[in-house]
Amino acid sequence: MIKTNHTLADILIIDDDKSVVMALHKALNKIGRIRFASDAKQAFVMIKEKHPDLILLDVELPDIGGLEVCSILKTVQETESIPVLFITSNTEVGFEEKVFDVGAADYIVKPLNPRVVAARVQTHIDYQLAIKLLEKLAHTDSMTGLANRRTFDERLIVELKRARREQEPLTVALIDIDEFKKFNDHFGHIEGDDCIKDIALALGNSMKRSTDLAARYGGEEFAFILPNTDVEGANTILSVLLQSIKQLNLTHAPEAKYDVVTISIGYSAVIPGQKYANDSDDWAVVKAADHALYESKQNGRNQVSY
Ligand code: GH3
Ligand code: MG
Ligand code: MG
Ligand code: MG
Ligand code: MG
Repeated sequence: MIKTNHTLADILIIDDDKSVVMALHKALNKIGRIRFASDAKQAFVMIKEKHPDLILLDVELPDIGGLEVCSILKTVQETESIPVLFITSNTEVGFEEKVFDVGAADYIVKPLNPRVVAARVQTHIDYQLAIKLLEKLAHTDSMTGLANRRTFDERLIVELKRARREQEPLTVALIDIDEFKKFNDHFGHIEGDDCIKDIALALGNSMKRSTDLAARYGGEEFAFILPNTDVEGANTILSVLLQSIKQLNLTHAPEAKYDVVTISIGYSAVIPGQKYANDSDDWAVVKAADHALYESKQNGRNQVSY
């Protein structure tokens, strides 16, 4: 079994019946942190504030029905994976199917048996937390904690689409540590790994917007996606970054050109109405950034090229 961390799960109970809410709270307060909503409107606000790990949903609510609430949650990408467990006293034939048709994970029949409720909720929470952990691991570079290549590839497609739709610029930058082979040869691979980690940390910290992405592209190479960032904006950010890596003062191998470890950067941008704005090749902007990186290397390293 996958070991998930032991922070309590966040459970949202949506029910207008106070006695049901009290019973559920009693059954579940050891399993998770519990929030309540007494109607759908309030529930949607609370879900938006923070996505719960699991939702317990009453079939009959004062505003809109529970089945409709579930359908809505399942059609929105951000909430579709939250397991929804119905609470119902409806035992009529065909109702069970209706519940699963709208995407419910399970349903619990009233009167509530606290131990059965707790066991069912625990099972779904275990699945949910394991899936979340796997997703995180699948998208993270384990050595540096940055996004990995898979995340970069996925995000690039999404952000390119968005940039073209919203007519916004988008910058892609590739970053490569200078003469890193010499570093490894002189200090050894363990020190090399530490150097990559130090640089990765600085690169991650240089991201200013929540939509910016810093990824480990492979080996000692990194890649940025900077949405809504044009050529001039990118040049400012990347020039500052170049200096800040130098100022980490990581001693380089004596054979290297500079005393301290430096990076080379190449970048390119999608420009509305111009460059790559209608390009069917999503990798064109990456290829151009790679070409610019090659220029930085050719022209002496420790520089930014466009
Ligand atoms: P330049 O990029 O300036 O042209 O020179 P370089 O020496 O950095 O050239 P290159 O990109 O060809 O070599 C990269 C080296 O980085 C080779 C490889 O051994 C080392 N490297 C790649 N990944 C890792 C890693 O995870 N850990 C360590 N320690 N070294 C790595
Ligand atoms: Mg009700
Ligand atoms: Mg390289
Ligand atoms: Mg190289
Ligand atoms: Mg290199």
